[in-house]
Amino acid sequence: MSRYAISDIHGCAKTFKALLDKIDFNQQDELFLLGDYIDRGSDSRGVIDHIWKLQNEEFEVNCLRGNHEQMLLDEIEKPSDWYLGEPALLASFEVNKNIDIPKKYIDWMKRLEYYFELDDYILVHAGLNFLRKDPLADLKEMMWVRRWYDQIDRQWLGKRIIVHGHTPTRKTAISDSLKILDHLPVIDIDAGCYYETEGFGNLCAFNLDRRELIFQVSLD
Ligand SMILES: [Mn+2]
Repeated sequence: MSRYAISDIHGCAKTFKALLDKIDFNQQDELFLLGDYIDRGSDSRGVIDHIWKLQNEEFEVNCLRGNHEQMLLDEIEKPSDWYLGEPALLASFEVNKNIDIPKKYIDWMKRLEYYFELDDYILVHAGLNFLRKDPLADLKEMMWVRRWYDQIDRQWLGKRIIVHGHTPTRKTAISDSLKILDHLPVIDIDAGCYYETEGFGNLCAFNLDRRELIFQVSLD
């Protein structure tokens, strides 16, 4: 039995399935997804459908909200003429406007959590705002913050490690973070699945129990 975290699948459904095969994900394991299921890649709908399929088959899959889900929710709340949604996202749902995406997907996004607090980890899409007295109070920055490592309050964090995504990071840099977790207790596991630039183009699973990284080269 292992706990895993994966972030920023961004419509890369084939790669997501291949990574789950690679880690031999089974019903005794627990999976935490750190948001940004949609946009960029070609199969946003396929990613969400696969999450639902796993959950229906009694796999333990817990999902966080990313800024891309939040942006879609915000746009649907206040539709504008100039932004109809990302073409790849709309194509995966076979619609022309984001307001036509089936309600069950939107309702699911509305129910997504902002963070998970475990005994040994805090899981979040982008990071925490340590400029606030209570870093868990700033839900917006949890989805958007960048360059926040300097502000980490070690006393508040205790022995926990923060796992997040949001900022695409080279495979080598993610592996380097793993080596120094005892000194800098934070790791960005967004390996830039949809990025074609050298060093990116991977989806990463972090085994929270064994502190191991498993990479799957993008198939999307
Ligand atoms: Mn993001």
